[in-house]
Amino acid sequence: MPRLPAVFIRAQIAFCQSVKQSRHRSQRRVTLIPRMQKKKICMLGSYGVGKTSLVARFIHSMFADKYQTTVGVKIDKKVLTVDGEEVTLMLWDMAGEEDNAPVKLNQVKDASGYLLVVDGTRSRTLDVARSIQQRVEAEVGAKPFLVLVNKADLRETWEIPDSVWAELAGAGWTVLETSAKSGQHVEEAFLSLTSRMLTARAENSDDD
Ligand SMILES: Nc1nc2c(ncn2[C@@H]2O[C@H](COP(=O)(O)OP(=O)(O)OP(=O)(O)O)[C@@H](O)[C@H]2O)c(=O)[nH]1
Ligand SMILES: [Mg+2]
Repeated sequence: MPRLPAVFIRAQIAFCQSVKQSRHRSQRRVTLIPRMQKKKICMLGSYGVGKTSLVARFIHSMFADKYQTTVGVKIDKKVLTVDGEEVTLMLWDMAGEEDNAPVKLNQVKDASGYLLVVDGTRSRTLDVARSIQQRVEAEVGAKPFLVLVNKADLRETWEIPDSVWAELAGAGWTVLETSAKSGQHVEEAFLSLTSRMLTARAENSDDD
């Protein structure tokens, strides 16, 4: 095989190094672009527990005493930064669940997580929440969720004793007391669920 002139070999080495460097630069550029993500959250729970009011408090910092039941689903959007990532939350405010009505599992399938809302003043709404959670887990699979015991501003009239929350926490549920009326823990609830959803996604992509 004919020997290549030294000058040609040097030119080849320089070319390879510049390709390597530009690859390295473009990889660095990709990791520096902030990722904008879209995540769907479903608001689930019995009727009248405060799903719509919690969304209105979170998005518009508003509260209305008047009760207007949700028909079907209402979708709202909010952009926020959680754990250094910009996330567009799509909030699916669903119609309330009657005691034994089938939860709209089709709409939960592609959600990244859900908020399970209970009305502290009506213990029956905790049974509905338990049943929804079981059906979601059985038919859609495990997803990050938080339990919000709403109407904390009416705490003195709550029907559910504190011991129940300790029992649920023992079973691995994260329970937060919220008030759409006063705003207590509302922002924290959405941020905490979003943070869990991002962690769950990161863990799932580690598994790939
Ligand atoms: N005191 C108090 N009232 C609340 C709170 N959250 C909601 N409410 C009231 O409870 C009623 C029902 O609230 P909604 O937000 O419409 O409840 P929902 O779960 O969306 O009801 P559906 O759409 O029928 O399933 C309304 O009269 C609200 O003003 C709260 O934190 N404190
Ligand atoms: Mg509603």
